[in-house]
Amino acid sequence: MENLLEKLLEAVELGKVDKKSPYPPQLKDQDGAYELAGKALEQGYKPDDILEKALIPAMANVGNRFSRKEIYVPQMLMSAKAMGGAMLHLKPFFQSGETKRKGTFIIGTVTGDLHDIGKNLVSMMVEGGGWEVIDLGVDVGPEKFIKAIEEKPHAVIGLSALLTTTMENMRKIVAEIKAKYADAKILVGGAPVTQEYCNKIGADYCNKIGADFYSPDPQGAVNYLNQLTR
Ligand code: B1M
Repeated sequence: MENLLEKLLEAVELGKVDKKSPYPPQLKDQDGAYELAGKALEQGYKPDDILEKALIPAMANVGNRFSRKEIYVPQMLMSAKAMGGAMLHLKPFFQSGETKRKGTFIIGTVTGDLHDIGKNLVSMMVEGGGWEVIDLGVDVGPEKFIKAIEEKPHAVIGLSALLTTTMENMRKIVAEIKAKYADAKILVGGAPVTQEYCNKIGADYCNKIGADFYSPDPQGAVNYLNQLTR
């Protein structure tokens, strides 16, 4: 692969945001994702190629390493920040419709729950996976999800919950969404949520609360979304 895209991939994977960023120490004073993405565009690389050959594989590596517990939340946040730096150059192309996204993902933390760190990580990794993300924020009830789906009818929905009390609100939200949009795909996650909580006994899909999929981590969410597009 071209050298510049390889460097960009490495910058995102290691969390080097821009030239002045001191992290990681081994890349001190070197170009970061922001400069490298700008240079790639100047040299005529297409935004799609920059995304698909550098940014998406970098974030996939990060997600897989996080799932294997080889890196932790701070490193993943730095990579997401570096990805954000590169995206500053690419966003205008996406917004103009010149480049395609894989689909739309609507995510929110459920009613009564204000925890957003995990939800934000999922958002960033999914965006890094080539999806448009609509982040509804925290304390999101069924009405707000349904309004967002009305505007993006083919979107996949993500619910996050961090409290055993608010986890139960997932069931209500899933039921209300499915009552209106029976075909909507709903993915759930968050620390107290388990496969067992999702599953009907003996089934390998999430239908105890009527959702379609459970992922314990952001990369699992990205993998699930990607297999829906195949
Ligand atoms: Co709260 N809190 N908190 N808290 N808090 C916990 C969750 C708790 C476990 C702490 C404890 O008691 N040990 C406990 C919950 C107990 C329970 O229900 N089992 C708790 C409590 C009780 C509370 C309050 C009720 C405290 C109080 O006021 N008495 C209160 C509730 C407020 C509310 O929401 N209504 C409260 C408040 C807060 C703060 C505001 C202070 C702050 C939140 C700040 C913020 O989010 N902006 C906070 C924090 C920071 C925590 C802890 C310390 C850390 C949570 C976190 O961000 N983890 C937490 C204790 C802990 O976990 N050690 C705790 C890091 C994050 C990356 O992980 O969110 O699990 P996580 O996300 C993971 C996965 O779960 C997954 O991907 C992420 C990366 O792997 N994932 C998904 C998440 N969402 C996903 C969605 C997906 C797929 C995967 O698909 C859609």
